[in-house]
Amino acid sequence: MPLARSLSVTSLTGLEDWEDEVDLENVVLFEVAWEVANKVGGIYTVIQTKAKITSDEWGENYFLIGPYMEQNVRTQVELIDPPNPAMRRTIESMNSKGCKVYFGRWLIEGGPYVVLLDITATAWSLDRWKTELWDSCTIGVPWYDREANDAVLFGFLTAWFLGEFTAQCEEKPFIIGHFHEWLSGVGLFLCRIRKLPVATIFTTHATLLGRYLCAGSVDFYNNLQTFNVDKEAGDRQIYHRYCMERAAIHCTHVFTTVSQITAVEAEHLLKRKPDLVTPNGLNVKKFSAMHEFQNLHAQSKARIQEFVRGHFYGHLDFNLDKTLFFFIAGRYEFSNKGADIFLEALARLNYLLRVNGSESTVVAFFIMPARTNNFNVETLKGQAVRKQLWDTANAVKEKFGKKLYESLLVGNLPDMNKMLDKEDFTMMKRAIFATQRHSFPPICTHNMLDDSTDPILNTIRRIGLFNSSADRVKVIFHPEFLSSTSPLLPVDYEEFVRGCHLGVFPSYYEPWGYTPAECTVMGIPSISTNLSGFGCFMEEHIADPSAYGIYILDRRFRSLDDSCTQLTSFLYSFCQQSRRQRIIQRNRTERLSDLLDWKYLGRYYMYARRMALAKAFPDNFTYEPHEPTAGFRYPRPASVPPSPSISRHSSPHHSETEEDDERYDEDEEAEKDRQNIKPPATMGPKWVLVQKKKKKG
Ligand code: U2F
Ligand code: UDP
Ligand code: G6P
Repeated sequence: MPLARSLSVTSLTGLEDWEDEVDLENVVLFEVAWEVANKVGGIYTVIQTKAKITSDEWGENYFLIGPYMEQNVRTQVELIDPPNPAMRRTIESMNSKGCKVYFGRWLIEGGPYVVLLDITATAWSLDRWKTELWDSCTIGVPWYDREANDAVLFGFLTAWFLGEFTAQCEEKPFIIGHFHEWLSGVGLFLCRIRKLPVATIFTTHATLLGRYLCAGSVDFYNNLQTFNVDKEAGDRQIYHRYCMERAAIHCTHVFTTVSQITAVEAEHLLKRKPDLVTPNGLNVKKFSAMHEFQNLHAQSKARIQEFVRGHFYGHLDFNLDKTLFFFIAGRYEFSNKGADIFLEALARLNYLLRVNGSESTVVAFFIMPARTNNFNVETLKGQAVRKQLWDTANAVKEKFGKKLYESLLVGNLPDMNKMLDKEDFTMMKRAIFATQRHSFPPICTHNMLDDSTDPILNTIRRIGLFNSSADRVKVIFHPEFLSSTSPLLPVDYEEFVRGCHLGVFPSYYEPWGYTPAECTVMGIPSISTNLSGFGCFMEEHIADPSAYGIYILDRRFRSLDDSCTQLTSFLYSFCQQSRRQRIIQRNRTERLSDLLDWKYLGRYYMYARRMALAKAFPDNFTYEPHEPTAGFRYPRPASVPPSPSISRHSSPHHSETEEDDERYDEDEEAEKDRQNIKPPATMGPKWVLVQKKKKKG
């Protein structure tokens, strides 16, 4: 297929040891996922952020295959005619047989081509395809499982498309099909059953059974080897889904998972050891001014402070300048995401801050979507009261200013007793009266539909964190994802993260965990765990993660209570840092961004693709086995760790005000750090080679 040009990987990554003389001209890459241009979960983030580097590498030979959803297409995709004749013929052929296949450009960075399959248009084939599925691999899908039925339709359409495309190409290309998660798995094993010339890769982002088992109260990691997987899947009524997932994994040429911890899980629950771990990256954008992200922190923090002023009206007896914002965010899986242990640790932190007479206050946000019935009145009122105070202050200021001006014009100093009149005082008193309230500031910003059974609210009731004046830890539960159009807290998620001081993600089940990774690239410290893909990855690559603001909680080898104690001590020592230490730490955190950039992590995907080509087309490609390289590790920071007890800046005689707005970019220790930390040139699999031999015939 005369589409793309050959490409040397060196030009993409700037690495000497990636000289790869593969001619990609005749290789076409299809990446298949239910979340292509369709945001459901973290897989969307993977595909969307990776699109740029994959498009750079594959150019016109890269296509994403996903489901057609009208609303998504309207907002994210520009429908166009396929520029390539084989693609055009394929789509025409399928559409003439009753399918609805759309082609376009996904309007994201990299602008990749997308092929969107409308599964509703061919829903009439469902029974026939399910029969075929049963006849060919004895997987029976019950009628009531909508998601599984969608997976069947999507899978048959994908395999149909790939088969048709192969037939329509005059010069047969080498095709790579990279499938993500079980929902796309049917397409993969149909390709193998139909013996299509497709090199297949399957990436799992979480195993079905792992998610289900962890959500119940199971000691998951200590029993991984012993689960009776068929029975467990059957008990949870997901046996058919499990079969699809397992079939895809056993049929694929190359099997990958997003982290080492999920690799072990897959080995036991799905009975195949992954060939490779393909960690999740991000599209890291660097600001041209080095400290720009610090300014953004200050700006965003000011917006959160405004919200807090309103929320706590009448109870603003704490110093906002000494208030720290912590948050947890993500899908509402109470124990999988560690909201349980976070609450417990907050209760202990509250006690510690109180008994030690700390001046710091912590506001902990829980951003986890639950079923609600809109914002509650009390919360909206808080913002209205704040606005009213602001307006009152402005009105008085205006009048005051005018009188002052007039007095100066006639050459007199103003008589301060006459500057404010009775009317002004009445207006101000009225405004102050409006700030009286007879209840504590609310915990939850919305009316919850399941208020009495909600796990976060019930835990708060049990541990008694009610936002009282005596509490040094305040809690706000925002059971909806953030949006800049909210009347309550009008910031988007990124802005919110930037304005906070610490992200807390003490997950029990987390194959990767984008939330702490996103914090890192924005220069915000975070807590993750050694049961999350991200936490393990950082532990592996950084000599002293906590010095860089990456706190990794041990939830693997400790009891729940011990983990909670450790979490409390992380939180407490974070509260003891001075402003300067926090600024230093944010600078260090931000310096780790490179480690999470697709520019480097994308190499694992490249490696997987080359491995798949060599396995599927051994007559045409060969690769030299992966030489294990010494794992890359970031050294300890050159300067002392920003811990309150060790840092020279926190000596008892060091005053807070002196350090407050001092800038850090001149700091000589940080400069040393910067010299120590070079881009991780040795990261990723080394020497991935695909050597093209003479083609047959
Ligand atoms: C794994 O995550 P998943 O994609 O399997 O997680 P999901 O349950 O499918 O979805 C969570 C996402 O849903 C989004 C939110 C999350 O990215 O942004 N979302 C939303 O936008 N609006 C809503 O109202 C509710 C949810 C795995 F578990 C993670 O550890 C990995 O990081 C991820 C990627 O590999 O895959
Ligand atoms: N997120 C969001 N809006 C919010 C809170 C979270 O878009 O208000 C996103 C966040 O940016 C991250 C994702 O939710 O990309 C959570 O992904 P993660 O990998 O941590 O877990 P998952 O939910 O996929 O298991
Ligand atoms: C950024 C800003 C500083 C500000 C600081 C506050 O670094 O550039 O001007 O003083 O944030 O940090 P804090 O951790 O107290 O929010």
